[in-house]
Amino acid sequence: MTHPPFRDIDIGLYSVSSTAENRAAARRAEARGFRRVWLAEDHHSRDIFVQATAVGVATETIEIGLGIVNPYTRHPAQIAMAVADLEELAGPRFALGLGAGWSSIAAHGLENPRPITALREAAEICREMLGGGRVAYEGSLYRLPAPGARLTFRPPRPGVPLYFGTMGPRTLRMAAPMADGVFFSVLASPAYVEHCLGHAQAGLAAAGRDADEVDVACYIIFSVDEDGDAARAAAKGLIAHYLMRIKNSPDNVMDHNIDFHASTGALGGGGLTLVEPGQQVVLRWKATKPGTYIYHCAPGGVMIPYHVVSGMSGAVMVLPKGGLKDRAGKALRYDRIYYVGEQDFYVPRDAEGNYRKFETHAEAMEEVFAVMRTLTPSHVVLNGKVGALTGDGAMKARVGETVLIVHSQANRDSRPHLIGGHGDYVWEAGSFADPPEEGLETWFIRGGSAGAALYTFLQPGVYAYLSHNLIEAVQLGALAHFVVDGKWDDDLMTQVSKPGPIPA
Ligand SMILES: [Cu+2]
Repeated sequence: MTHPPFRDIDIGLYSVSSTAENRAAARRAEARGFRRVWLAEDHHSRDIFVQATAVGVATETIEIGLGIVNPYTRHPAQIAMAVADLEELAGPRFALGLGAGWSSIAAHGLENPRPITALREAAEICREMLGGGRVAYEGSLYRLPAPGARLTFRPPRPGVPLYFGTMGPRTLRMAAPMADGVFFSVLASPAYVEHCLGHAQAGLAAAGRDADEVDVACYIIFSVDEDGDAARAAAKGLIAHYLMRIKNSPDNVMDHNIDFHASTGALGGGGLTLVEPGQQVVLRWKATKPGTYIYHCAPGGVMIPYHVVSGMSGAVMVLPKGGLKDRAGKALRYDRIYYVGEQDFYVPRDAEGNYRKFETHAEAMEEVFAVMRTLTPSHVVLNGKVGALTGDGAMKARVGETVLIVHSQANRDSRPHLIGGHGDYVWEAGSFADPPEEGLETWFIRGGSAGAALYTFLQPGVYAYLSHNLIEAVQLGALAHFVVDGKWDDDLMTQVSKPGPIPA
């Protein structure tokens, strides 16, 4: 893939700070020579256009990004008015970011949201109006009835840069061809950004546009202090705000929560995170134990196993401050990390032996409980479904690369094995405070834990990574593949003679 065109580092300011604080920060950013300052708006926090006005009149040259404005809570014509007004007041140095965030839509009680349509229609209306044109628009969400509307004053310039703040693949495919830039939400991982860029580039290619024409931006939390611990401490609140915001969609019917095995405190946070449909909660916990750990839903009683065997588990990795070490204290490094979440499912069958389908988890409960009580899963899968990590989903590596595999199982024991390779270093029970075992053929993941294994690939080929209960691997689905590129080493293995008839 081509390199994303990260051109500059801009400064992003949050509406958790007062408008006066953001104004002062923007002036400092201008004095230090930053290209652009981005302003944000969380619903029912500081207003983005008030912030932009304050920053606009307090600065002279720095560009000002509106990141983001939600067309669900402001009509696109109203947005165009405000942006043109800002440019008339403070100069042509604004960029308009549009995004239709779900939480803001929910907070305003807006039903049946259609964010993709909203973004497309809002972008079309804003573009036209900011270009000084008269817009008659018959969209499915917005209308500007004939003879249409135009701004009553002349916008200072056509072509205010238009950004889309979005995460969904379909939105990215739609938005990228219309965009000057796209930006991704805070705490987006490099792998996630790469995934999103693929969708954006597919949209651009379909529209005949070059990937380099679109600016790609991503919010990154940073914290500066001469004392590293102080810098980390200062960033914690904001990271927790995004990372540990646990939402239960209003469309759900059940309560959910999370028990973090890596945390310390009652129920691993399960009591403090219990949310009903339509609620959200923010939890902060201190990661004091380095290692790999399960987290899972645990709302109480029979709902605990039911939610866990419905897929509600994952893993947290807490790296030790000094990095991973072998028994002798030598640093261990890895080039790639892969997460393998193993999952047992208990799907009931009908009289003909076909798997039953249910509209909701509530409907399925009684029959699934009956299968659960047999303790015999119908499926044992890696990363959510049979085949998730084979074919197009296969894990990749090159000869010479070291891969860290984090394997979790919330409910049942498992015994990972890499056919044709080994566990060079294995933290079987997951604790990085313990020295790793070395050179294992198969290792053991206890139900309710996650473990980590480090392996350096020495030969190319397709490797099966599976649960070495081979019935579960081959017949129930617990199978993944590594596809490894590179040069074959005859010294390690060679076929001395080809298959042929047995001599008499
Ligand atoms: Cu749950």
